[in-house]
Amino acid sequence: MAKMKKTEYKLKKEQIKSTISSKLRRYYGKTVETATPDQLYKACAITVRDEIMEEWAKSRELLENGHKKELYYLSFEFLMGRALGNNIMNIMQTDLYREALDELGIDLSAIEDVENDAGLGNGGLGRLAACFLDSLSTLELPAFGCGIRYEYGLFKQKIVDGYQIEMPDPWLEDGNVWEIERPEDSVEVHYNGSVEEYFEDGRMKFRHVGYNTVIAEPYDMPISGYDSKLVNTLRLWRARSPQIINMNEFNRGDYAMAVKDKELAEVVSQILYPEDNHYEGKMLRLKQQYFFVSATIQWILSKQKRRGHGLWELPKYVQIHINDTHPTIAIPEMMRILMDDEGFGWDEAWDIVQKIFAYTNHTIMTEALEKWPMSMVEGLLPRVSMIIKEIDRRQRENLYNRFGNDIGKIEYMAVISNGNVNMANLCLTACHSINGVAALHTDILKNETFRDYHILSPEKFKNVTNGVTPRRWLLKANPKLAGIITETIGDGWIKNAQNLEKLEKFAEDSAFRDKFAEIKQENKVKLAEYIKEHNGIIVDPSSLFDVQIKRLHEYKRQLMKAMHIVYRYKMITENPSQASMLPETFIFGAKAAPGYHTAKLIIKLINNIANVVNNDPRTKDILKVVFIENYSVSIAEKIVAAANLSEQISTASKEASGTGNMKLMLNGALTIGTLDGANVEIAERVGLDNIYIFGLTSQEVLNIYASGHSGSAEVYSQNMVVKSIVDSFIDGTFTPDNQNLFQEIYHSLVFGHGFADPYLLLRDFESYLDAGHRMAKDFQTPDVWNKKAIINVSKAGYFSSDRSILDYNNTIWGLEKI
Ligand code: 26Q
Repeated sequence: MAKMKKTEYKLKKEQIKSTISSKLRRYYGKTVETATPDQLYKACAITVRDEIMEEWAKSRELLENGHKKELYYLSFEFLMGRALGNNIMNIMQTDLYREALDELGIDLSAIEDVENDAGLGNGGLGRLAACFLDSLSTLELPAFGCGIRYEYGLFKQKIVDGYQIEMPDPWLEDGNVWEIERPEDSVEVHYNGSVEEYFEDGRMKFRHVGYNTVIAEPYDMPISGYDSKLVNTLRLWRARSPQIINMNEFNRGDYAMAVKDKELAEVVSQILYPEDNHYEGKMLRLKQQYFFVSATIQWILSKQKRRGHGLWELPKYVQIHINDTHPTIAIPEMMRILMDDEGFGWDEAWDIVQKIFAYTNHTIMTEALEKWPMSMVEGLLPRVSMIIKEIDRRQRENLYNRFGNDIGKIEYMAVISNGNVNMANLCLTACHSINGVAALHTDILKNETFRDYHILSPEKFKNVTNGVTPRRWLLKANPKLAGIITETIGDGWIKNAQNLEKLEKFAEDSAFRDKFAEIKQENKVKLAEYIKEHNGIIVDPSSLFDVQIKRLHEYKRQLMKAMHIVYRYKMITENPSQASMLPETFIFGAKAAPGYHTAKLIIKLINNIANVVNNDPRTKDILKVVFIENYSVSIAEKIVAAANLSEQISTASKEASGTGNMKLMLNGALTIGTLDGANVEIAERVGLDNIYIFGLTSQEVLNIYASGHSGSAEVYSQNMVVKSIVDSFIDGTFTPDNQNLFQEIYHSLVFGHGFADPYLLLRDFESYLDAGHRMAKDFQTPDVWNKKAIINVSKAGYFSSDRSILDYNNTIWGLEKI
């Protein structure tokens, strides 16, 4: 039965073919036969883009005249990945394009691979923003993503001699067909200088003078939704120098100086900071924050004025969401413009601000909480810093009235304390909503991190559990699995993922199980080919594909996975009669922040272990360790479809949510994990029989930290298995030339800096092994395993970003569908 589509994307196959051919001719003077892959990609992408542009223009008109509330999602990161295949899928023409291209002798997936990833993010937070944009468009909710058009995305990772090497990611070098430059919407952003007071209309006013200017120029990208009428916009700002070059210096012959000023202004949008879950008070980062935030607020206000809305009505038309504290400076910036440029008094402006801003926290790691030195803010943003001081003064007054003279508490909750601006406290003061990203995380925010603020305003606290888009992460990443799901339960799941529940009963259907298993196998063969091509390692596609893909961080405990591999290696080589001989392929994908020494050393350790295990004749046909280079969105799409086992093994209480756990579950991987982040909710939904849970609970972990003693040294000295594994890091087993290489990993586990093994690997290891044994037993009985895998897919619907977005909308934003 052909379904009626909502949209008017209507190019038929012959038209697609002729359009692509004519674009090749017009833009490149080429034919299908003579064009390069890049030209083929572009001709195809422009064809798709032109179709989407029509709907985009209609969407813009609709919003311009519709007078509906709009969401502005402010984020430092949008980890979009590739657009071509995603857009073709969203206009529901994947088969049509594939056939058209086939007839031209072009392989669609090969030209998809030409596109550079838009890697404008570090990890979870950035990818979440991208999934949310997809859901907003699919649900037809009007929204703008607002961020920075980084000239260079997250670094590209090369592995050389087992070490991570970072290379720049000049993703725009070959042009970007998906963006439209909008110079007409450029605005000025002002830094430094000073503030003058003056009197006007009997009132004291302030004026920012002697400032430096950077021009913010927007580039818009269309955000299509699946079978949706609404094409939303991702607006990314680029920094430009106000003058092309300094002609005085140029004419004096000082060419270097003449271009230097220009470069200094333009560095603001040059690079994405590669630190994930880690704050460092860098001036350029603060400049970046103010840059895109100020430009966005100016744009929002001018748009409202253009539409004839009074700014006092702002809360009726605008919601601004702050993705972690990174865009917090939007709050005082909004106050500044409302007061200094638009003539509002403090109380009126504050009332508006409190109604439009909402904040999501993404981390409990204290080292990630932003605290900007006041001296830095004062120098860079003199007027904004005055406003922050006034917010702090008023909040201290409130706190005094509420808590009395409890100085410790007031300092802890204040916006400015110890000479730093506490960005989270600024958000907690100004926003009408604050949420965590998984139930456990929100509980920890309420009871620990923001305990006093929760007592002050409990009504502001909400939980919105994260989600991932089932379009990119199942329909696109795993078309074969998506195909049998649609065959079995219809295609309703694509836009309403809760429908996946209907699959549950097919876990009992052996014919369905066989098809399911066959597809997983095919996907594994494909990944094995990728690994052969990129790593030169031959892996057995029928082995268990055990996958840990995420940023490299000590709290995520890739090192504990490495310990498990060493355990298996030692068992097989030292105690073969007792050892499990289950063939297993351990797949890692992870980037470490360039300055994170320990994380980089763990990458080297994994690669050294791989070298030994993959080449030892006693293990090489049983165990394979693969570290996949340059983990990214498009590589993740290839891995998730092929995974059997999903490693989600963070120290309980540390991972706010995790979203890789959801992507892997959606593709029929079983999870081995701790009761951390969203794993807790995954376990609740699939039931403890269908997940391998182990380890300390978050409460137990918090108690251990409070006790000041990890107990890991005792585990090391009493548990001979653990001891031999940890010792293997320094006894030369994995260090052919430098026995001291991993000394500090050893030291941290056994002694630490006053607290041994801060992430409690040794405390959890036995329980991890035990879960691994339960898992391995199940895997060896395919019927049992496949049933569990299918149940996981059937319960993944809750973890759709559509559900997350509906939760946000119902409890926080209140947007109307267009
Ligand atoms: C802050 C200041 C200066 C420089 C960098 C940063 C910075 C950059 C990125 C701080 C944090 C991040 C990224 C955090 C992040 O990705 N958090 C993850 O968010 C996911 C989506 O909610 C969760 O699923 C993960 O659990 C959480 O770790």
